[in-house]
Amino acid sequence: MESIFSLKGKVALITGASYGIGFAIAKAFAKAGATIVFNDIKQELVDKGLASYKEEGIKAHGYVCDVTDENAVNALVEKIENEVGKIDILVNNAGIIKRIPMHEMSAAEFRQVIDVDLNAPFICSKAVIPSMIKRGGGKIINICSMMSELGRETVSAYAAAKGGLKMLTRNIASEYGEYNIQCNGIGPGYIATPQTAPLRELQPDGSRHPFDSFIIAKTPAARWGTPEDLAGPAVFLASDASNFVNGHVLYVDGGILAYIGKQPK
Ligand code: NAP
Ligand code: GCO
Repeated sequence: MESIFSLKGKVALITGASYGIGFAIAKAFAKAGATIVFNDIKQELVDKGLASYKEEGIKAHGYVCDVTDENAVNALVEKIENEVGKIDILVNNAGIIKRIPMHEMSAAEFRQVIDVDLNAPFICSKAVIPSMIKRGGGKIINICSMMSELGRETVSAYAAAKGGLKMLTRNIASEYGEYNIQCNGIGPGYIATPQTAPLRELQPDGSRHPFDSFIIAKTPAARWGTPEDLAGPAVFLASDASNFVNGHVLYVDGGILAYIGKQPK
């Protein structure tokens, strides 16, 4: 049974994985036997990431690449295939959010979020699929969101992108399933990373941020998730254990989507 969860001999590219959710997923993949490749937009972050992986005993391969730049992504994939090996697992993790009321958001700001959170997963998936087809299969995991299902104030671009990412996941699964490529999503709930740090900042009087309290009330687990909570689900979707799972978004949210929320006292 253990072997179906093994990633031994596999090369995994996790985008934007110097820290945060991508880093936690990469650590889990390494523990399952995979060779880790990651990119980030700045050399200093790649270096920081390499040092962090080294601290975990992981000899990762790090590259500078902006995932929104198709030429750069194609060059990255070619470089990885020459220097490390063919990519068996792609995790489209790199992402940004801009929390701005929609009527105050510029079209350029909206497009920037769509570019990173939706166009880039298309670009990266398109770059690895031909080689996966040639080699008889592969795994693509798109990091979706609660906002693939729900809206809220100030995150219109992000929700549009993550909703689109859910459907891109289903379409890649539909178009490439016959080549033994499984494309699935992970929908994290509210996870304690730099991306959500502003939502957890203590108030001047030392009390919890209102949104922090709100999420605790909306989560049956009554806590924020940690990046490590995503490790097992990610290994499952990257391994042979999920070879007949395709086009699925696995929500790792502590039960948020199932729960109306705790009645205020
Ligand atoms: P994070 O802490 O903000 O990390 C995002 C990573 O993506 C950073 O390393 C960032 O690098 C990189 N990145 C951003 N734009 C990039 C680009 N154009 N090219 C290459 N790398 C780029 O975010 P996170 O919380 O770990 O989230 C990771 C993924 O999970 C995102 O897709 C996010 O939408 C999703 N997610 C997060 C949560 C949550 O609660 N945290 C929940 C659901 C889904 P820089 O530092 O250089 O910008
Ligand atoms: C927000 C948060 C969320 C999380 C995540 C939830 O402002 O609502 O950033 O969007 O990042 O996507 O699944």
